Amino acid sequence: MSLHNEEALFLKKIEQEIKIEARDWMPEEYRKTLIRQISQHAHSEIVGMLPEGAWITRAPNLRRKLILLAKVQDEAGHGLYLYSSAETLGITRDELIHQLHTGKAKYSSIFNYPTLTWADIGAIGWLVDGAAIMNQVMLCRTSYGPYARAMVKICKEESFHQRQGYESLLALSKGSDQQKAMLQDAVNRWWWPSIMMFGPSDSESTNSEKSMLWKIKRQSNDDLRQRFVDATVDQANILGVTLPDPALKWNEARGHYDFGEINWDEFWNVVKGNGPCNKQRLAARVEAHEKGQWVRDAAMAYADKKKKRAA
Ligand code: FAQ
Repeated sequence: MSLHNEEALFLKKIEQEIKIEARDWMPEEYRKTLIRQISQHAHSEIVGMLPEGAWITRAPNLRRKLILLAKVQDEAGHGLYLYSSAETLGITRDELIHQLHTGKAKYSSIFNYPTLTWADIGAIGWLVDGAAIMNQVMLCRTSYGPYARAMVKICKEESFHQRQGYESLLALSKGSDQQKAMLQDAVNRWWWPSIMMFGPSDSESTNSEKSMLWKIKRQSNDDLRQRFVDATVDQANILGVTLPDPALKWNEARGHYDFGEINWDEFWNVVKGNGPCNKQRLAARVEAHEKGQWVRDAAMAYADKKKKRAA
């Protein structure tokens, strides 16, 4: 088939909602965009284990510890499905990890903030997983088959994560004055970074046009952010917390909440590597990778031995 026909067939599949599969012809830019987005997503899941992992030994009781352990393990699983999905596009896991460790690949800005108190763990579940689901449900319908299928399982687990976070905050909201203050403080610190997670506003989103055309992304950054704000206000009221935005107000004409201006300088500063924990997060990943070298060596040696024996 000529290149022209290949491209026409690809676009027809996209139009008809037929998934693109690993062996199908695809434009080079589509492949690159997917590798970029899926690997950044995978890195986010893996780096995202760090702020929560810091509280496993300090969870207030056995039940909370078990839940948190399970959640952090889920994030590792998500990272692994996503790395596997990126690998179907012709890049190796080693290259992907190298890109993360050398700062070439991004991961979500949100994981560069510290988890200072136990309430932060609940706030991550409620707000960060809540924002993640809002963004990721559309990815179950993304045009690339291996990514879409990975996202179905991930979204089911993220939905459990969001609920466990909310339930844990609900317990704090019914607790002592000190617990209520801890809850409010966590919400004050996580609210703005959570709404930044959706990425730059549509007018600044360099990848959106192509990604929407190819149905990699199905909804825009700003639309998803608005949906998240709209969904979260009632939940905040039930918790009895104030969202730290004086401009947050229901707009009858728009049928949405208005909200204040995002501090984009802060967002880009964090994305560029200068957030409160960027250096610490990357250093932790690099160290874990180096310390795991013997496991990879042992697995390779075993595979080698097995191959020789079979021969
Ligand atoms: N942080 O043109 P756009 C989770 C970059 S997983 C850092 O709009 P795009 C689970 C963007 O890469 C959270 N960088 O980009 C969990 C681009 O730079 P590039 C992660 C950001 O790709 C919970 C530039 O800005 N979720 O939370 C961010 O079309 C709890 C221009 O932006 C996903 O990755 C940001 N927040 O849209 C785990 C979902 N936003 O690459 C543990 C999949 C933008 O050209 C605990 N990804 N940038 O150099 C997506 O849906 C998209 O990639 C967006 C960005 C929406 C994130």
